[in-house]
This record gives sequence, C-alpha cells and structure tokens, in this order.
Amino acid sequence: MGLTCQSCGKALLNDKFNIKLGNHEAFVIALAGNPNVGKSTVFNALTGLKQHTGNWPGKTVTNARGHYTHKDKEFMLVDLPGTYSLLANSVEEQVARDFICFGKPNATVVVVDATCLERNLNLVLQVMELTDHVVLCVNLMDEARRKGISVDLDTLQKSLGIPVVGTTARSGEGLTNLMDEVHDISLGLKITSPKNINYSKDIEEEIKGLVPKLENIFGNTLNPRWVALRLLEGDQTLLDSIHQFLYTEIYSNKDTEVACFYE
Ligand SMILES: Nc1nc2c(ncn2[C@@H]2O[C@H](COP(=O)(O)OP(=O)(O)O)[C@@H](O)[C@H]2O)c(=O)[nH]1
Ligand SMILES: [Mg+2]
Repeated sequence: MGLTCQSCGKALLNDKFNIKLGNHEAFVIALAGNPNVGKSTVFNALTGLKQHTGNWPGKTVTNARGHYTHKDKEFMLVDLPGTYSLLANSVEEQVARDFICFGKPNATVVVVDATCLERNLNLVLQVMELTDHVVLCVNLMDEARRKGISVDLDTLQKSLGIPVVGTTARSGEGLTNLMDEVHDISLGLKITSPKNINYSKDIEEEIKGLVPKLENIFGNTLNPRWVALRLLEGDQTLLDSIHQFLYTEIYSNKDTEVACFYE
C-alpha cells in the first residue's frame, strides 16, 4: 500500500470506523484471534498506556486501539473482537471481517494458542483467504512447553506461506520478533505467499466464472476470489457491508477517497 492509498485509507478509517490516525504515516495493524489466546495481552504489551477504547460505530462491541513505535515507524494496533471465524455469524465476526476487508490494515496479526493449534488454524486460513498481509503469532509457547507440546514454527511457516512467530506474551518473549515481522510486511519489505485453499472442482469452476466479473466491479479494492466464495455461500451480510463501506458517501476527504477505490 503506497502513501496515496495510505491517506485514502485514513478517510475511510475516520468516517466508517471512527479511527483517527494521529500521525499521517502510522501503519494500521489489526489483531485477530480466537477468544482467550492472549490477544489483549499482546495488545497491552505492545501499546502500554497509549490506548483508547470506545465502541465500533453503530455496534455495542468494544473497540480498543493503541500505538507503538518500532524502528522509528509508528504503528496503530486495533484489537478486534475474539472470533472463531470471519463468516459474520455474529456481530463480533462481522466487525472483525469488515475491518480486515474494508479497513485495509497494512498487516493483520492472527494470535493463536500454541496448545490447541488445530482449532485455531481455521481462523488463520480464513484471514489468509482475505489478505496477503498476515503474520501468525503462536502465543502461549510457555504453556505448550509445560504440556510437552513442541510447535515446529519453521514447518508451519513453510506450509502456510506467511511469517510465523512464537511468543509468550505474558513475559514479553518473542514480541520484538513479532514487531519486526509486522514492520517488514507493512513496509512491503517482505512479501508473503499465503497458500491457497482449493475447493472441489465445481466450486472452483464457479469461482473461475465469477472472478473476472468481480475484478471489473471492484478492481483491487476487494479480493475477488474471497468475494466469489462469499457470494456462492449466499452471504447477504457481505453485500450489506459492501454497500455500507464502498457505496455510501464518505464526507471528509472525498476526492482522495474516490481516487483510492478506483485507482
Ligand atoms: N501462560 C501464559 N498465559 C498467557 C499468555 N498470554 C496471555 N496469557 C493469559 O491468558 C489469559 C487470556 O489472555 P487475554 O489477553 O485476555 O486473551 P484474549 O481473550 O485473547 O484477549 C490471561 O489470563 C492472560 O494472562 C502467555 O503467553 N502465556
Ligand atoms: Mg481480549
């Protein structure tokens, strides 16, 4: 994401998500994960006292965001509600999906529990379908060690095609590595290649038919393969969000915003 787009994103974040970037150059980082994996502990360890809480616009779900500086760059971390999926089955899932999809964070960190990776990876795969800019934070490494579970982070990284960092957020272990990876992804210094999930032949055929049409409509704004999958599922909530985020007027900075969506 270049500077122009960064400033366009600012208008959208301001008007649709009620998130104000203090510093024009702040990179926006979303923090996603299942409930109880240590997401807030990571958030608190990175942002300390530089936090604000409020609600997501029009929702009763809490919105926490905070700042940190790493390698002279300013990052704004947005703690998304804890969710098991991004399928918008609940208001929390919808908030998380909408922020990753329309808020266009420069990177999304998915925090998972090292002691029950299998259950947690479901959400990781869903985020990887939506965006390339993903970092996996395998937290509770101390608990895993205590239970005699060893996690092969290198193999996980190779299998998923995204950076994987092991952390013990409670003691701060691994958090500098996490900030390094987030920095590199946000600045485009590292390119990820998330593994594609292949569906059955007939679903893939349908996707192939829909993708060019969706590319015509949305350009680079939305990931066409992901939208195609949601359309095949008959996900009405995504259509509502597309209307809300892409086609209703954004009042401030209108010219820049339009330039972003149709670039
Ligand atoms: N042992 C251990 N406990 C942790 C770690 N990270 C978080 N916790 C604990 O796990 C619980 C849930 O953490 P929290 O940050 O609230 O999880 P969230 O629901 O994902 O935001 C809290 O009791 C934390 O102190 C960790 O790396 N190791
Ligand atoms: Mg929390």
